[in-house]
Amino acid sequence: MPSAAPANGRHPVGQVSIPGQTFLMGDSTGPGNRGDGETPAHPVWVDAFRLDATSVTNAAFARFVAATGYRTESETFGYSAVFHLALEADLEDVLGQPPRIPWWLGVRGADWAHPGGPRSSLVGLDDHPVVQVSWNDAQAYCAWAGRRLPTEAEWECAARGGLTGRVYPWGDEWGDRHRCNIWQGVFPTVNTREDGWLTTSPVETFEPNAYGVWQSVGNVWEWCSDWWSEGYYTHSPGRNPPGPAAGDQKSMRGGSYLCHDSYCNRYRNSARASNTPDSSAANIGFRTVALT
Ligand SMILES: [Ca+2]
Ligand SMILES: [Ca+2]
Repeated sequence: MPSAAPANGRHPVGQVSIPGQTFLMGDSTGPGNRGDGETPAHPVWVDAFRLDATSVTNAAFARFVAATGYRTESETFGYSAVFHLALEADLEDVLGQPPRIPWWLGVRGADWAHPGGPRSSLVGLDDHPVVQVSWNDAQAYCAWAGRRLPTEAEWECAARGGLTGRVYPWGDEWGDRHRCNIWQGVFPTVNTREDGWLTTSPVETFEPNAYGVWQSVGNVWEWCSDWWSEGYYTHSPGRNPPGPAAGDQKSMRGGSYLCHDSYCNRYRNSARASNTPDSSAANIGFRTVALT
């Protein structure tokens, strides 16, 4: 596995080098979700870049907040989204449930330091990915740390680990073991935790891919720099595609600990999703790229 030395004093996250290359971006084998814009698969060149081997951890984000006094958007809004089985809050702090996705609760006092609600804490979670951070929060971290978010093309190139046309970072098969942090059981009520984790796992859990990238799929969604467009692949540039020039949602990649085939099979290299740049949730984090 490539060594993963910390980037700098402000950003204590291990780094991996992704070589410049042309890779096949998008879903070339069929499991893609209609409406997510995973097709057509198409060749894309990306310049070489240095990427976080893992998601940004709670410990790293805490250093940023301690140094700057930054207030995340969920702290400003006063609430964020918590998965119902991970709730650590008094019922009076549960503000509501979206009717179409009732397993998400709007919880007063849920924020990056209280990811399950005001009765939760980060004790024991230093090496877990920071969550409850919006795209704008991730941008603020990057500006302070001298980093940037990856483009979708960079993210997918890194996740593929040099393999062409594979579904997962390790290939197409699972073998006889768990390889990423998703859901086992009956979504959204029974999680048997066969992979060991109901919510987040430490950022270096399971095995990294051939580039040394840990948990691109599963664990937490990861913000990308691109504006979201379902139709982007039909006309995107062939070299270093930056995403559409404008939009109202930002792209996210990799799926999360809530993914399950019955509900969300987005724990795949080519899977795509989006959210508004001020949204936060208990299963969304980020990783960053070195400025060149
Ligand atoms: Ca799990
Ligand atoms: Ca991930």
